[in-house]
This record gives sequence, structure tokens and C-alpha cells, in this order.
Amino acid sequence: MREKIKKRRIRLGLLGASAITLLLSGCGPQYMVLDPVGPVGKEELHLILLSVILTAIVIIPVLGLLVFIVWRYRDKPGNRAPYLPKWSESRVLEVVWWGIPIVIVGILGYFTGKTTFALVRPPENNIPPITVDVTSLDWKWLFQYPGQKIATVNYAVIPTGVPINFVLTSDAPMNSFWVPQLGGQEYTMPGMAMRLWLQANQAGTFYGHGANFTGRGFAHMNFNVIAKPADQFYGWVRSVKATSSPLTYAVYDQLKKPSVIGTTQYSSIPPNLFNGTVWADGGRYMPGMLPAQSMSTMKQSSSH
Ligand SMILES: [Cu+2]
Repeated sequence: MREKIKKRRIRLGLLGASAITLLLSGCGPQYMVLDPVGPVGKEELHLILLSVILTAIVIIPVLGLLVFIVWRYRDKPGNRAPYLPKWSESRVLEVVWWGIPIVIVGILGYFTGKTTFALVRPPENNIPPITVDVTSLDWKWLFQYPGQKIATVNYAVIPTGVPINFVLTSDAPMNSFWVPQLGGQEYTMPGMAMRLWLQANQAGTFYGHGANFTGRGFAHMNFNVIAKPADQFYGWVRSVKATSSPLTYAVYDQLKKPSVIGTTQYSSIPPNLFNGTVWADGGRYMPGMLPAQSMSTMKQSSSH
């Protein structure tokens, strides 16, 4: 008997020790969502923490009570518990076990709604944003910079402290664009342009991946988002323009074919490639997103 208790103690000790190392190791690269580097990721982390705390208010007492009640009120020989067949309801208990969840769902709903609506707007209003048009292909990511007129494949460079307006579509099966340290994912879909505002407030290389399975080469659909101070960002733009070849429709047709490739960059982009891709497959934009300039010409060009 003693032996058994000793063994159990050792086992509990080991469990506790491993739990502590896990908790103390903090937010390393294995917990990217818990280690945000920009305002969008931070907002979302706050929402995650709030949800964990509020649900714990219910889950922990309920699990504790479950164990306690099963043990305390189990039937046993010589059970002398009072027999109360007429007991049917208690106003006080009903108010408690309906009231607490209603309050929690109310609080969660309020903050989820508030955060959701806040995140469809740019994280900072006084800094002009940069637009990056993202196309998921089989099995690679194409990033076009309509303002800088360059493009990259399987990596994106962004300036720190600037809101990035990622406009997302797919010219392949639908995928999901996700850079965990910058913020939550958004779907890429053929014929639709979705929007995801992200911002990095510190320089660094942040891991990104498709979060929606798309076939054989899907595992290779990872990319890095590299955040640099603005002057280095514009220096990088100039070097891409000076040293790379242009992205033409012919090059794009090659990119579109299913393949796994590394990273590359292009010195220029065809002006209507991205919006033409969206329109060719249906042309739906999130409200307030469509670049006003070319709506009618796009409609015409996609109708034949
Ligand atoms: Cu859709």
C-alpha cells in the first residue's frame, strides 16, 4: 500500500514538473498565436484570453462539482441520505445556473462583436496603408504590390508600423491566408476578393502558411512575411525593380500551373492581373473594397 502511494506521488510530481516547464517556457515559436507582434494579433490574443477566463468560470467549478457529487452522493451500504421525492425546483438555484451563463455569453458576445467589427478597419487611421494583393495558387503564394508595382512569390516584405491591406483571392482551390503572429486567417476564394488588415510593429521574419488543405503540394504552401523599417522596405522595393524580371501574363500562366517552387520576385506587374483574376471567376468584393477606377472596365473585360 505504501509503495503504491509513493509511486503515485512520484508520478504526480513528474506531471507537475512537466506542466511547470511547459508553462515557464513561455511563448516560443511553438505558440505563435500567443506571441503577437502587431495590433491585430494582440486584439485577437486578448479575445482568446478573455474567452478562456470566462469559460473557465463555468468549466472548472462544473468539473470540480461533478467529481465531488459523484463521490459524496454515491450509494453505499447503510445509505442514510434523506429521501425527497417531492423536491422539484428551487428559484434560487435556477437563477444561479441560468444567470451565470447568460451573463458570460453576453460579455463574450459583446467583446467578440466589438473586436470583429474593429478588425475590418485599418488598425491605425493616421498612417497611409500599403496594399498587397495576394493570390493563392497550386501550390504557392503570389504577392502583388499595386502601389509599388512589384510582385513576389512565397514571401512578402512589409514596412513596420504601417497597416497592410491584404486583398485575398485564389486562382486555384480555395485556401486560407494565415500569418499567426500578425493575426487571424482569412479565406482566399476564386472570384472573390477578401480583405485582411495586418500590421507588424516590430521587425522580424514571421511564418505564414495556407490553412486550408488544397492537395498534394499543400504542405509546401508556406511563406515568410518579413517586416523591415520603412526606409529598408523602400530600399528593398528599389532593388527588386533593379534586379528582377517583369511578371507578364505569360509568366503568370506558368506560375498558375500546379508546381512547388521556392521564392522569387518580379520588377513589374500587369496592371489588371489581380482584379482580372477576381473578375474572371465572378468578381465579388467585400463591401467598400472595390477600387473605384476600374469597376466598369473589369465588368466588360470579364464578360467575354
Ligand atoms: Cu466566398
